[in-house]
Amino acid sequence: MNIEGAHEELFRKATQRLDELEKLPAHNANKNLFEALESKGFSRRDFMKWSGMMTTALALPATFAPLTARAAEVANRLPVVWLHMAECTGCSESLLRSDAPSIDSLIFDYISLEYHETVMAASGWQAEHNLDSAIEKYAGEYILLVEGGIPKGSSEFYLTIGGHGRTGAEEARIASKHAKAIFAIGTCSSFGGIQAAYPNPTNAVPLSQITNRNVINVPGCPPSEKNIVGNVLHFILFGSLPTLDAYNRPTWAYGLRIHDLCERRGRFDAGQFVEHFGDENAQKGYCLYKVGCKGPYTFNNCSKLRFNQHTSWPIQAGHGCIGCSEPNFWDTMNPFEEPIGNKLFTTSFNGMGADKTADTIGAVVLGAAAVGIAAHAIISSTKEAK
Ligand code: FSX
Ligand code: SF4
Ligand code: F3S
Repeated sequence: MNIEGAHEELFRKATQRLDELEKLPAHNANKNLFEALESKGFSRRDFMKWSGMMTTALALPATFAPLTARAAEVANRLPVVWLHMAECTGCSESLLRSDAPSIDSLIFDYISLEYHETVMAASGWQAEHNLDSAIEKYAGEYILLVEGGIPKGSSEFYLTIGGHGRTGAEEARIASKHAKAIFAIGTCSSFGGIQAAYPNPTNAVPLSQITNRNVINVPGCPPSEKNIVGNVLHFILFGSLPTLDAYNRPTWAYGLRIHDLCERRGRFDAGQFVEHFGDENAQKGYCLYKVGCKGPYTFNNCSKLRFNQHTSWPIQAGHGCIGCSEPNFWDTMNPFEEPIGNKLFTTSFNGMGADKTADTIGAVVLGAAAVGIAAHAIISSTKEAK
């Protein structure tokens, strides 16, 4: 089948799936997506623009934009359970953006969120009961999003609330067992994150080490709201797992290196570097490699989608990327304001020498490319959920 034929087939399948989802009862029939958008000053036109942008972000042809819009509209047909483990709640905050809600956060408000410890009103026994009944009532149907690393300690006693409470690990295991699809939201849940950094006192592990189900990793500390909502929309559209890379990250979001799409890339290629924060070269927007940018080793779409309603991202703000969507970045990418090679090649990249290239040669085209590419073999195409 040629690419156009494949797209037509995908379009037909997604339309069929949306038709079926539309027939299901809405879990929060009292909420209307367009009213919620309008009340925050977004017009239908803004929503269609957003759908077009999300469609592009999901690496789908522009003709899929009306389907992406429909997927957002039927998002309240799929129950969602969101668990918190050991973390800072930055992932939730990235999405909720409570100071200035974006269309993504309003969609998140509109989905059928059955359980989310930060935003739900219930507490104590009532909260535990809500979780148990959501898992029971929607077994095999709900989407599970887990934020935070999971401390296993020596006997998994961490994150236990109340004398008879389950441990965090047990909570995650049970919720994973009955979920339709599972997303590890943030680097902590995807790879262990800061709690798993040396010396990892609680023996924190990623969600994928707690369950034997397939886990889609959506790393970033925090991940952008687009990467969180985009994954949910992708699942609504296709009901299957997206194409994943070697670290189970969706390639639509994590398929390219920060360095490949960076607005300062021309400066890197020209050998124009910031030598110290605040110097003349910093003011000129030169490359941040020598002040520690880890963009050459990091896979994410930050430069394309940006944060805070598309206003900025770390490198635009003047600091290098710290590699926050990579496994073990707290250990392997620091010191964050020095090139990685200054660690005498003791990192997981085994000293492939991106900084040497930059320091000694300067104007090179792809000195660093092999490093990232080696770390990023794409291993699978679209998979069905286990
Ligand atoms: Fe981790 Fe998310 Fe970093 Fe924080 O929770 S990915 S510490 S932004 O909030 O899990
Ligand atoms: Fe951009 Fe960092 Fe690459 Fe420089 S090293 S081009 S600042 S990603
Ligand atoms: Fe993280 Fe680097 Fe993006 S630090 S937010 S992956 S620019």
